[in-house]
Amino acid sequence: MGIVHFDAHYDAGAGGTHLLSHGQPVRRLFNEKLVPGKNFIQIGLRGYWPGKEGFEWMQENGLRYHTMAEIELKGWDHVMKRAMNEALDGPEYIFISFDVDVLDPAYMPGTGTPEPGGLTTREVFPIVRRLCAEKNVVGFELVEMNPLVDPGYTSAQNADRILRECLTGIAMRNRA
Ligand SMILES: [Mn+2]
Repeated sequence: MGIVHFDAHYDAGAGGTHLLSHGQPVRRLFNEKLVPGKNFIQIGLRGYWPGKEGFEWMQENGLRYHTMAEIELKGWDHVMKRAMNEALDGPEYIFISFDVDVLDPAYMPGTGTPEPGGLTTREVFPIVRRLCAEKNVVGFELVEMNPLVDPGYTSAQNADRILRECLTGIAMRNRA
């Protein structure tokens, strides 16, 4: 199984006070050898985390990642094509982990660790729909949404739409 991980952050922290936290799932996945690096694709990294040590860890483990800097330099269409090819390269199934903070805070204020300079909804919706249309998606998690800091319901509406885009993709696949 491959994993496509949308997130502003790499979530592979080495640890700290807590064994289980929202900053460590990716590190634990690799420590437990549950997915090969080439089948782990991260999209939307930016800001302060990962730092140097984090990028080195990702390179050592062969993760495939697409930073916002790459998206700014090469354009979203180019990066989306690369990410799609990587997602289709090998695994029969994929799991999508969607941290809502991959979106720009303009579209997703309702989250605990917002990072400026993220993706737009018009970039995210088509890639989620295509991934769900073109691969056997066996799971989809949408995480880090916090309704307590979502005064205008922007985040709730966009989170709901992301899940519906995936369901639309699955329906398109079933009709093909
Ligand atoms: Mn995050």
